Amino acid sequence: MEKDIRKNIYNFAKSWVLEAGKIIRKKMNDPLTIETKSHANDLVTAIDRDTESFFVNKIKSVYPNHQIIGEEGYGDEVTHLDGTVWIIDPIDGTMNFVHQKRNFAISVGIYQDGIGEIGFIYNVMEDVLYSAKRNEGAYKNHQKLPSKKAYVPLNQAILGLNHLWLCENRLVDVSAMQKLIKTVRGSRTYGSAALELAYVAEGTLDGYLTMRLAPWDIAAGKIIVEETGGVMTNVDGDEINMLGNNSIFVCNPSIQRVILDDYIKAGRK
Ligand code: 2AM
Ligand code: CA
Repeated sequence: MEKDIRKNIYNFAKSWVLEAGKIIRKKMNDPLTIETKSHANDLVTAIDRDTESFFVNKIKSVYPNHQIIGEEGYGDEVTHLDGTVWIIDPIDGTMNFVHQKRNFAISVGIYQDGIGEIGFIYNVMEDVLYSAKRNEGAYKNHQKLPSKKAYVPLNQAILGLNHLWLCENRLVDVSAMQKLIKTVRGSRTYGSAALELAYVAEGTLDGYLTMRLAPWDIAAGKIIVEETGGVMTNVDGDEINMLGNNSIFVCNPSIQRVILDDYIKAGRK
C-alpha cells in the first residue's frame, strides 16, 4: 500500500475509532438489551451492532471499494483478501462490557492483499489506543512500544490463556496445559482477545494462547504484536488464516519454540 494512501486511511480509521469509543462511553449506563448468539454465553448488545454499523457507514462513505469483515454481519460477504479489507470487532470482550463495564476494546485491522497494514485496539474505558502501521512500529497512545529483544526464560514468563483449557481436553490435553501453567511464572485471563494481544505487544504478557478465535478478534492485534517483534501462529506453528477461525499462540519470540514443541505439540489432541 502506498504510504500517502495508508496515511489517509490511518487518519480516518483513528478518528472513527476514537469517535466510536466516545459514543460507547456516553451510552455506557443506558439500559442494555442483551441477546445471545451461538450459545448462552456468546453475548451481543445493541451497542455492538450500532458500533459496527457506525464503522460500516463511515468506511463506505469514504472508501466504497473497500471490503469489510465485521463480527455482527453489517460488512460484506468476504471470500478473498484481495484489495483493501477492514476487519472489525466493534466490541471485543462483550461479556466484560456487559458484566464489568470495562476490559473491552474496539479492534480494527486493515489489510491490503492479505498483508496487515494498519491496526488499532482501543481500550474504550481507559482511553488507551494501541496502534501500528506495518514497518513503522507500534504505539500505546503516543508512546512507541519497545521491540522484544530480551530473552525471557520460561519460568519468568506470564501467559494469557482461557481457563476452559484446564477444564476439558480440547485442542491440547489438560495435563499438558497443567504442566505449562506450573512451569511459567503466572497465567492470566482478561476475556478480550484484542486486549490480550495488546498486552503481549506492550510486554505485560509474554504470550497468549487461545482457541478458535475469529478474524475480527486477532486482525488488529497481529499487526500490532508483529510491529513489536512478537510472533503469532496457530497452535501448530503454521500461518494464520485471516478468513477462518484460528487457535493461536502469540508471544515473545524467545518462548515460541519451547512452548509450541514441548507443551502444545506434546499435548495436541
Ligand atoms: P467477543 O467478546 O467479541 O465475542 C474471550 O475469551 C475472547 O474470545 C473475546 O475476545 C471474545 O470476543 C472471543 N470469543 C468469544 N466467543 C467466541 C466465539 N464463539 N468465536 C470466536 N471468538 C469468541
Ligand atoms: Ca465482539
